[in-house]
Amino acid sequence: MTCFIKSRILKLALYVLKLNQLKMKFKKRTRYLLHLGGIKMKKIQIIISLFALMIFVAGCSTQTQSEQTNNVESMPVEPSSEMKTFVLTGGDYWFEMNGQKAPEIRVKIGDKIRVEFTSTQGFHDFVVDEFNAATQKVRENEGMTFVEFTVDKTGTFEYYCSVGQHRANGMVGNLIVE
Ligand SMILES: [Cu+2]
Repeated sequence: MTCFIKSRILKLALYVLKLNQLKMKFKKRTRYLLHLGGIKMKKIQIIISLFALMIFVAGCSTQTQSEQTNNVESMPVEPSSEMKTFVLTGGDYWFEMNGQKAPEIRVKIGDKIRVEFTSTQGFHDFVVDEFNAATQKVRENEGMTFVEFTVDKTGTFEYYCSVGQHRANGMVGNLIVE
């Protein structure tokens, strides 16, 4: 039974009780005295019924509360932001994204980032020290590797290739967190 129906029943019961009280008020005193015994019984019945109804509705509200608590607990944890994906390729000694060499990766603080990296020439990886982010080292034709991380501080951070002297040879770019 829904709580709506339960509350309707309680309202109806209270309404009937009020009508009874009004009736009693306007009854002639003599009739009242004659039926005193009966009225006393009626009063006891009404009190018992009300008590039962109160338990009935109290149970209802408790159930609703626990249902609400369950809803909160089972709600999926939403990520603070969507994953932002950047697709980079590497060669001797450069990074490229969308046809641009040494591309700037510009993101916002709190962003979840996914960098997909493929080598088209030589042995390379993608590393950002400040976020402990690093892909595997891959050769050309070894397919794509990736790294996912969250940027929790603002600034300009250098990403680079950690293979040999590639970083010194200019295989670098900037990750800018705003
Ligand atoms: Cu490299």
